[in-house]
Amino acid sequence: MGLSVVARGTLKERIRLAFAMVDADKSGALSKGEVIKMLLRLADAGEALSCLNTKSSERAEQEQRLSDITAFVDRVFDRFDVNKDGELQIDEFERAVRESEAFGELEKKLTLRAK
Ligand SMILES: [Ca+2]
Ligand SMILES: [Ca+2]
Repeated sequence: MGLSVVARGTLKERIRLAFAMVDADKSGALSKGEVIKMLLRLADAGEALSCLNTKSSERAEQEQRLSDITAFVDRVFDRFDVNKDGELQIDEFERAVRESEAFGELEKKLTLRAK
């Protein structure tokens, strides 16, 4: 019992931390734009390490990535924006992190970077 409470508390803390980092305007909810911007920033950081020799197709790749990310965010909001106000509140975000693998990855990356 004690251990599981600690583990749950830790995940909740990490989710809150990730939420606060994505919520750039501190409105207490995540807009699609905020989520897309954060995913793009993470994708850029990954790119800098892994693909140093992709100059010619860079532009096409960036556009492809933006449309991939936008489609992903649309799907996430369709599924997890329960009250349909167009933004993710903390409880909706928490569910998204727990139930969506890709969002779990995002939360992991954000909290790793926060250290
Ligand atoms: Ca916001
Ligand atoms: Ca909502």
